[in-house]
This record gives sequence, C-alpha cells and structure tokens, in this order.
Amino acid sequence: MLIKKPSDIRSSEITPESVYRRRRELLKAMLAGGALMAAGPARALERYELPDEAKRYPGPEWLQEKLRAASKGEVIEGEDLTPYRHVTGHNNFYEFGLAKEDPKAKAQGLKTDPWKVEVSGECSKPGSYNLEDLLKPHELEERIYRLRCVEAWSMVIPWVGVPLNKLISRLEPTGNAKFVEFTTLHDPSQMPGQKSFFSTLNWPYSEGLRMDEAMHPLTLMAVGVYGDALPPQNGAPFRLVVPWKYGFKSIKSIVSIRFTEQMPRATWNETAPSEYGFYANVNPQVDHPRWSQATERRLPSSLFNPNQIDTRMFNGYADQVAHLYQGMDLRKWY
Ligand SMILES: Nc1nc2c(c(=O)[nH]1)N[C@H]1C(S)=C(S)[C@@H](COP(=O)(O)O)O[C@H]1N2
Ligand SMILES: [Mo]
Repeated sequence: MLIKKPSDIRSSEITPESVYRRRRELLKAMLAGGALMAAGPARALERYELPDEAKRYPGPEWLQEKLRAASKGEVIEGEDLTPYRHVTGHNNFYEFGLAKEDPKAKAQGLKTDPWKVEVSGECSKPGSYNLEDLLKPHELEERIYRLRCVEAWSMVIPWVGVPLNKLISRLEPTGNAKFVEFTTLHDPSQMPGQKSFFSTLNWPYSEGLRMDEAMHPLTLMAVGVYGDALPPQNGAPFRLVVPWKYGFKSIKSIVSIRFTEQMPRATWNETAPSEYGFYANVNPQVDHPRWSQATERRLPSSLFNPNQIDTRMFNGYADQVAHLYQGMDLRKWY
C-alpha cells in the first residue's frame, strides 16, 4: 500500500483545485477587453479548473450551450471545493451498487438524453415534458453548497441548475398541493442495483419535500457540476439538491414530479423509519442510531488529514431555513 506524507497530500490533492483557473472564463475575460487585472473579474477567474476533457461527461449539446451561459456562484468563505474526482468518484447511488466506487464504474452507460419528466398531481400544467423543454425558459445558475451525508462525511460542491421554485411556479400547483414527490428512473436493464438479489430498497427511489421547502430559494434542481454536465454517477441528467438536509433527500436521475396533498413516501424513511425521518434536516444534536451527527469528515480526508469538523445546525444554512421549522420539535421530526 502506498502511504503518502502529509505534505504530499496537501500539495497534490488540496491546492490545485483551490487555486483554480477556468479556461473559458479566462478566454471570455480576454475577449471582453483586458479587464483581466481588475479586482472584480480577477476573483471570478480564480474559481476552478475544469476537469480534464477526457474525464468529463459530455452531456447533450443543448445542455452544453446552457451551461456556458450559466451565472457564477458565490464561493463559500473559508471552504475549499471538494476536488472533482472526489465529487464524481465517491458517490451514493444504490441503483448502481452499494460501494462508493460503484456508481462511477457502472453508471457511464446510462442514457440521459432525451430524458422525460412526468409532471402530475395537484397542478394545472401536468404532462410528460422533455427535460430540454422543461428547462428551456430558465437560465442556469451555479450554486456552491455543502453536501452532508447522514453517514457523517461531507463535501463542498459547485452545482449548476435551476432553482426549483422557478420550475414549480411554471407548473402552477393548485391550493391542494402541500408536498412535492420526486421519483428516480426505474430501469433494471440500465441500473444493475435494481435487479440485485441483495437489493434492500423498494424501487424506484423516491423522495419528497413540503411545499415551502420545495419553494425555498436554496432548493436547486441540478443539471451540472463544476461548470459542466452532471455525470451519471451524480444523478444525471436532473437531480434535486437540498443543502440543509442529509444527502439522501437529494434524489438523483428524476423522471417524475408529483404534487400531493398528503406527505409522499420517501425511500429511506420507508425502509427504516426509526433511522431516517421524512424531514432529515442536518442536526448535530440528534444522532443517528449508528452514527453520531455531531461531527463530519470533510472529503478528501485521509489517515494523516482526517479533516474532522463540527457539523452545523441545518448544515450551516440555519439563517436561511430555521424559520421553516419554527415550533416543530426537531427530535420528533428528525
Ligand atoms: N436515486 C438515488 N438518489 C440518491 C441516492 C441513491 O442511492 N439513489 N443516494 C443519496 C445519498 S445517500 C447521497 S449522500 C447523495 C449523494 O450525492 P452525490 O453522489 O452526487 O454526492 O445522493 C442521494 N440521492
Ligand atoms: Mo447519504
């Protein structure tokens, strides 16, 4: 086994992606006319380097075009981005296996374009939408968010997507819509985990949000990461990102959005209700039976650099979201 010195780990794994340069940004700025040295643009330039062409997931042309026009997200002060290869190489996507390396190894053949999204339930614009059409009127935005898995590891990820509230407004939910349910593709021919004999989940994977959570400006429908198309292992072509909740709420490869009056089923909640609640808000004071939630391992971490940090209430987004849960007992509604 290869053991690296801590000094090597620092320079080779952490620095390059925190001293990032984005080729497209650089070109754009140069074309815009030599604003390169000005204070404003310089900050935008020092974002990140796009991953190697060869390692990137191409995505369809229509998406590439939208991604090029996406606005840039705000960096989180004092927090480095988790390198691309960890974001796209350490995944939970049980449709492709239980190990963290499985999704990257087994999801590459997933057919992500064209992609249909069925909209149904309590809304006046139900129907079967092509993802391209569903996104057409919207500009993409980059959002740099912390992602906290209930298994007590975390990352900082630059997603690109459309705020869910913008999509929902267009679909015109009725007054009866109290929740939104999301469902992942069910296709055992493409998703080996769905036909596995040892499979423990009740497919398809589904999740839900209360309407006010779905309409919260932080809630994002992601189609990209690191300025580029979302690779299959991260839930291409269309996945939810709810940064103040445990990662399992952020359901991947979504084919259905349904507005409901009743609280919808949610896969992990249904599988082990005493371990995973419907709300699943990140909360350092309420432990999971098998994991303390007080701290987390910020990836990349290693023996020499465990990178263990304190978990924050609502994953550090309390100022923005705590009001949604005023008066609720968060020990009961975990
Ligand atoms: N359909 C589906 N969505 C899913 C999962 C899954 O197994 N299937 N895993 C969840 C969990 S537990 C986490 S932590 C995040 C991980 O997202 P990432 O791999 O993009 O980091 O996806 C969530 N969405
Ligand atoms: Mo997770």
